[in-house]
Amino acid sequence: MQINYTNISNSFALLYHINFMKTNGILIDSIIFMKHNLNSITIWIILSFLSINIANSQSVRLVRTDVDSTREGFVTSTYMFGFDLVIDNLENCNNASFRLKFDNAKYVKYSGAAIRDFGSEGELLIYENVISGGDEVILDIGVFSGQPLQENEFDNPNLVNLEFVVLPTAPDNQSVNFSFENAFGASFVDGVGQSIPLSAAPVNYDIHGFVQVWPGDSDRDGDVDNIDWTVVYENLKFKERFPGFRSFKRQNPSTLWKAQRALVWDMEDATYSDCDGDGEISATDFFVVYLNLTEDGGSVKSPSYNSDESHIGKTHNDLQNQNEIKIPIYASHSSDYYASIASVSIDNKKIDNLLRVEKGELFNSNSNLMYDIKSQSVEFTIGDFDKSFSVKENGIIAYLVFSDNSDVTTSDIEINTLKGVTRNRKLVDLTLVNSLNEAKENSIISVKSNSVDINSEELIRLVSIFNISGQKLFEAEPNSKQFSFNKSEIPHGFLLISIDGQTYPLINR
Ligand SMILES: [Ca+2]
Ligand SMILES: [Ca+2]
Repeated sequence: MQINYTNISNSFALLYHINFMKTNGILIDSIIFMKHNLNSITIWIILSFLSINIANSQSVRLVRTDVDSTREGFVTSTYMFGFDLVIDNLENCNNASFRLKFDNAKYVKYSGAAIRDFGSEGELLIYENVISGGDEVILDIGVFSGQPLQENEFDNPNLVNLEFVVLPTAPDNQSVNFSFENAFGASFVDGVGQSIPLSAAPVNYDIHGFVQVWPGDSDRDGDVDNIDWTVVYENLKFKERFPGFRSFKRQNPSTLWKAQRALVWDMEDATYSDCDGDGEISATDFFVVYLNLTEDGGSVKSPSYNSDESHIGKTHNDLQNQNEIKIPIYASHSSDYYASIASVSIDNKKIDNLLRVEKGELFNSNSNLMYDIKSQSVEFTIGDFDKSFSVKENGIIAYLVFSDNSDVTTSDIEINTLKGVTRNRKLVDLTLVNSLNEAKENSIISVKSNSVDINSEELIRLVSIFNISGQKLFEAEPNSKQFSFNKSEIPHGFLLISIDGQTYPLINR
């Protein structure tokens, strides 16, 4: 081991106390006397001045550098974490030395260090000693300013930044503890160098590791029911509401009812509300609650809650206002279903006028609706926890309610996703018409200058026409393969025409 030393301007013989671990694993505890005015310094030994203590309030503390103070209590598997070691109440600090121990070393590894306030003139010495057979690591650390022991600018210096990594194998609910021994800081007080003991409280960090998420069981009680819906609601829009807090996508995420490996989020409870594993809490996660509803899912009282958050809501149809524009979302019926999810794109100039989503007549007053209005789309999930409930027909699944100053029309709206879940956990497509263009191509309806003609290969039994509020304007029972009616019988504008349960858009210009 090489010890170089210069520029110590005081004329004392110095006592150096070195605790370090050599690479051969032998702990050397040596005392070295040195004289001043040697040349070529690299001060990288731990100075321990024989002196009186000036006070006992000097201390060294850990300041996390990878996360803000709201998250300083834990570290996360697969991620690095770090902290600065900062001295308090010590002026003219010239150097400091201490032993830092940490446990759970099979999951937490020391990875590197950087000198802080002492900067390029300073020197940092660290010896890492992994206690063989144990689960503990000792870091013997010395930090030198590289300056003469006299008045200097280093009051309460930040000594060093240390970095660690938590291995992916770290289980959840473990912790890592950091503690100090033999911490001293050298200071220049009243014309004399002094070695001051530093107090340092041990610090404990919880380890966030991998846990098992059962998609839909947000409250982790083993069942999926309406309480889980409420818990998902509490964590809704996690990333938006808690910027800076980490959430993690699951690898190979699935909504199947089986345990899925997930890394615990910075806010642990939210981990379990991400039912589909995409790293955010959204309408889809509500739908997964319905998807994986357990048999007794309807046995618990319906949740009730209010939201003050704009753009997120659950409404009943008691907010109707005559001056609002209600655009129905029609759903087809191929199998009975009890919950549905939709994603609807809306022209970004019009979406500002979207006030809310309301349940359509296919659902009842106890059914749950959650909607989330985004910048260019709205997502919603509607379902019912009553196990006797199911939707058995075509009809209006929901209304998009716009303010009356909106000039929104159905052409501003496009349904991207509209699916339902059946009691045997099958996803069924409920989309009636994906877009107006597609509807035109597939349409069996032709709008002439004076009439609307319907030509079908099958017998047409019932034709109904609705306005966009779902109000029935016209009904006929042709009982033939062709049917025509005069356009004067229906109003101008965008309408919906239902032919034996299939609904199509109809524009009467
Ligand atoms: Ca549950
Ligand atoms: Ca999610």
